Amino acid sequence: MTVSTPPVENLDDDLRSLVDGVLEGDQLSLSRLISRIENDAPGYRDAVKVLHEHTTGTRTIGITGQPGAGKSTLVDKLVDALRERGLTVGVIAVDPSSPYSGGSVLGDRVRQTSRNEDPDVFFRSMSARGHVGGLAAATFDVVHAMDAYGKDVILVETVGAGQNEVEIVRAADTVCVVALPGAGDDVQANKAGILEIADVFAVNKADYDGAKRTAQELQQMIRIGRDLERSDAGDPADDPDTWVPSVELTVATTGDGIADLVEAFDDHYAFLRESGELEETRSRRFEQEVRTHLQNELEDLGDAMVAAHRDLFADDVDPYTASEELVDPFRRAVEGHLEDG
Ligand SMILES: Nc1nc2c(ncn2[C@@H]2O[C@H](COP(=O)(O)OP(=O)(O)OP(=O)(O)O)[C@@H](O)[C@H]2O)c(=O)[nH]1
Ligand SMILES: [Mg+2]
Repeated sequence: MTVSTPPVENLDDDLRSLVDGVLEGDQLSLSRLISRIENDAPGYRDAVKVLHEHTTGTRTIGITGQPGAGKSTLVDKLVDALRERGLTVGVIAVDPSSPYSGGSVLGDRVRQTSRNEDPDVFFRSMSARGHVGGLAAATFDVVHAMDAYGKDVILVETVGAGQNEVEIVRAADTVCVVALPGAGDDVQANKAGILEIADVFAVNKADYDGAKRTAQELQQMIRIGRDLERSDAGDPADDPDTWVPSVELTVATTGDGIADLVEAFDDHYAFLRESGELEETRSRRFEQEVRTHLQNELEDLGDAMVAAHRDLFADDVDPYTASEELVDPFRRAVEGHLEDG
């Protein structure tokens, strides 16, 4: 595949100074550049391409779970714990609901302000934009911008609602699913494939009744899932290359259990590095990003093709035939490439 050189020449003066600012660790530049990303501002892609050269693959942790599970409160406590270790932290709170309905974004803006004291924490909340897939793409871009800026750890909080949100969070190195006491039935139904994506479960609001039982139920489900996998593989031996999700009890409001949760994240990260899974995780993330961008491109392309080929739709052509004819040259190119390769 031919890849053109990063188009630093394409950047206008404004974007170039923002990119330089980000690379020099200037917070205002980072903030402004993220706004360009969020607003689909002309040229932002070139800026992200240039930044890509300066990314190091910062450790990312995704936090997901149902609305009100305590994700933001938990993230705040995690930030404190990471800061105590001297790590710099970026936080991205993704709100997939409409920009106008989000009470949580409003709350998040307040958090952002209260955090302004500490220059080593950068907080950003992001809402859904107009076009499908846009939020996922923008979130990935912001992760890269924070990476190039030099953050040590990036936390991504998102409500575990639809497929797009799952895509965002599963791109993280470590995925933490925040569950609530008594949420066993929900988890059993495996909403949005939550069991599969969790590396660590936090049963939050453990000050309420039933937290221990929920943790036990989760552990049982993890065991069953594991036994099924093993019998599928026909290998009864314990496989050290398989991560067994851990389950931690937390009270985000008081900070109880946070130290154990951070330790569970560290264990998982150590597992990723030692098993070689980290590389796999990163290449999955890369592919996920390419897929997200492709989906966006193809949607635009599809609209343009329909507009350009209206004549195909005349008379008695059925919709399947029309779309197959349009997509046929692409299919053949892909198949040809697969055969050549
Ligand atoms: N009792 C108790 N309340 C908690 C705990 N954690 C969070 N809360 C409260 O639960 C409410 C929701 O917390 P958030 O942190 O905003 O939850 P969230 O998951 O970020 O919510 P969304 O972003 O809107 O999905 C707040 O009133 C918190 O104070 C906990 O461990 N125990
Ligand atoms: Mg929140």
